[in-house]
Amino acid sequence: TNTAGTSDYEQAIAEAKAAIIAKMTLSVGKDPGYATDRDWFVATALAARDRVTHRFLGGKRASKADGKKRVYYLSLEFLIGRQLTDVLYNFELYDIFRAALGDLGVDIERVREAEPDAALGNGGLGRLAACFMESMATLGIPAYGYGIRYDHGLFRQVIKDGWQQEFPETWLENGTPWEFLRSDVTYDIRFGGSVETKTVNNVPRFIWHPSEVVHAVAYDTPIVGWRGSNVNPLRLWSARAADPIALSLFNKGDHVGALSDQARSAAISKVLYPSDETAAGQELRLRQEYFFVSASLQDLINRHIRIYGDLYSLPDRAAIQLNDTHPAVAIAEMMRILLDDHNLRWDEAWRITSSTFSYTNHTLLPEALETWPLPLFERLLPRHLQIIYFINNLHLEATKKNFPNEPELLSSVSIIDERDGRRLRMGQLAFIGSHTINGVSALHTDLMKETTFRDLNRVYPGRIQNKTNGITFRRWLQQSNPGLTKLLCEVCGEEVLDKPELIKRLEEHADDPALQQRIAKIKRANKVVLCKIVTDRLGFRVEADSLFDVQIKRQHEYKRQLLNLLETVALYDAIRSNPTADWAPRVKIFAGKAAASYVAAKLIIKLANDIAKTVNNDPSVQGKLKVVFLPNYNVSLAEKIIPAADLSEQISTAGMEASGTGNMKLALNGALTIGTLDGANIEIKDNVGDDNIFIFGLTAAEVEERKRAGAPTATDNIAASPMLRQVLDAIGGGVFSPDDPNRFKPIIDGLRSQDRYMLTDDFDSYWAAQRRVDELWNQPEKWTRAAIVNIANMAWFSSDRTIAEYAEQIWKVPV
Ligand code: 26V
Repeated sequence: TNTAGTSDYEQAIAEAKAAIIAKMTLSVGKDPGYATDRDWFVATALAARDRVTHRFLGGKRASKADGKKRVYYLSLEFLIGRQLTDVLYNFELYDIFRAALGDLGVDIERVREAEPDAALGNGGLGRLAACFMESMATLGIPAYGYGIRYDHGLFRQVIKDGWQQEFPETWLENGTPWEFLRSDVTYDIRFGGSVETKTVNNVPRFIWHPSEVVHAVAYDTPIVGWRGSNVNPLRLWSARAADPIALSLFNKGDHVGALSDQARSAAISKVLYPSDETAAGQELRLRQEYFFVSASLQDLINRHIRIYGDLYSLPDRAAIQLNDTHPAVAIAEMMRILLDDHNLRWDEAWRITSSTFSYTNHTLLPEALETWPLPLFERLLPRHLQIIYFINNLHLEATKKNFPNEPELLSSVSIIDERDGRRLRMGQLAFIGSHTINGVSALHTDLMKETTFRDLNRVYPGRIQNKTNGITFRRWLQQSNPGLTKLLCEVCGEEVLDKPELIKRLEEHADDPALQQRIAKIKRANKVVLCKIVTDRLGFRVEADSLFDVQIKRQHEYKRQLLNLLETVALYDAIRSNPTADWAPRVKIFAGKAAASYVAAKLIIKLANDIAKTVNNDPSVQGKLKVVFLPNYNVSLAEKIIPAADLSEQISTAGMEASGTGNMKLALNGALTIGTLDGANIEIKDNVGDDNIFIFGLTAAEVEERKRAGAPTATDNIAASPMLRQVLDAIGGGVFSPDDPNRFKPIIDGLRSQDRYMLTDDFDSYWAAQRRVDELWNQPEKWTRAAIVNIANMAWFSSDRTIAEYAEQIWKVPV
């Protein structure tokens, strides 16, 4: 209680109320009596942002720490989602603001929902970048995220008659309260033109005469660490024309023509490329990559020179992490700046560059490895191509010297792929120009060394490290599952919020019926929330007592949503032929977007929806099986589905999923995993124990072996499995598509002939694992016990742990 006779808590609520009302009146410009939910969101966000800003500019800002080494995280994607709860929660203001809004007659839940997701990413790679930003702020690492401020994030998915349709996403339509425009932080980004060679005092000099200039303008969004400990900037670049209106044309009366330069320039930051795991290979994509790389390097070099005077000390004061190869042109840009703008010698420039950069690989799928046709690259970045040739020559010369008897090594480690049309391989460039390269799970890192980067790993041994991915527990446990968080605080102590390893204490109570009941009750309450979402969005009911079996991730053939659908059909058949048996009632929940041009993935979405329609309307299975496809999967929907999941489907063909991070979020929230030995599933199994996870299918080594041997074939597999045969016949014969019986023939023909993702190899084993799931589900105490053991053993998957490893072993910054 203070001098005014009110408690500090009441005082804080009164202050928050006054701040929100002031923002509503003076910034939104509305009388609170007329405010919409969106207005309340803006006013609340602005009030919250004031607190952040003080911290951002004040003494506690980690990045203020001059003299400390800074981390620069370069990523074309930051999949942040909503920020209001994150900011309030991390500042420990959530309850105060909820009460303040409540006093004003406003439900904070509705205010939350009024915020559009910042969907500036496709999936795992982009969400990982967002988790890492939060963990870097939490650990007090002075870090800057650099990326693009896309006007339009990932498209909005609508399901119409079972088919995916794409609509533009418009998160910036009404602006965003979180960002600060920094008009004074603007850089020239140059493209095209030619390179002039001059000799000055017998030294060759290269002068780039670009044909086009675009401006990059900075927008900063503060990223708040846990308990407001630190705030770091996420700096996103927006493209503007250098000359917004061509005056000469305008004055001649060509008002539209005068704006065409503006349109061409602004196109660079218009839209996020929506393909996941397929290289786009288009000019605009390369323009995006160079645009944000050049702006970011100019910015960080300016900062370094301002503080330290010259660039020789850069590697001691800056660590630049490349999030996949998308920013790999930074290696060439850094060399260009050091050589051409700062007149450094090649060796000196190369030392600085290669000891500053490190690179994370996120996929080994051949179609996702970025390559650029030489003519395109040369037209856009002629000077950079020269530099890359030079890097490559030195690298090949050294390789020749060290491996004189292996000339065939050269073609595999070269940056230039000479096979079909000459192309630049960005993975090779990123590897050669980095001091450390990392994979994102133990298996993935091993496979990097054995496959794609095998030869480079011989030429530069010791550069590859593993950094298994992680997730931020603030968003994926504390904010999205407050019920479970409250229980963890009670059972493990409040310190669990700061020390996730204390969650382990839960395991001591795994056999306690009282704890089991509380856990089951929390899960059920979360499921009831999801049931309402299903009813609101799809118009039918699902029962909260059923097993919620979820597969939520991008739609991709290697992730094998189709395998799940085949099992769904087999189960449907089995229930119909034996309706009185003791089936564990299930709801199969799917959600995920397919790249707009990915025909096969979109047909699988249609199949899921057609199966749903048939199964959900069949009275003979009522109550035992339901199929749900929730449209427009995004971070906000994930925050609702994950706390409500009982079973987590992680069923990729072994060797293909680099890590997965949804697998971690689901297990942390008490879902049991059914999965292959792929990506981080292996580490999850190691942590939770073999008895608390359902593993099935071929291992990565067995997949390789079968591919090499060419046997058994899909035909053999199908012949050996009557159940699989029946399922394929039903789908292929039009049971789920009576309006177009041949609709799914391409899918079934694909399985019968190539079966590239080996569904027919794993089907029987998957079916058997699902029946083990049923068996455990029918023993609720045992199921809940296993869920508790999962939760208790997930601490290692905190992205704080991952970031601490990057900091110590790659960036060499103190934590
Ligand atoms: C490639 C391209 C090509 C050009 C067009 C846009 C675009 C966007 C993304 C990609 C590659 C995406 C790779 C990726 O997301 N990998 C995922 O990374 C996660 C975080 O490490 C990991 O958990 C997933 O297993 C992995 O699939």
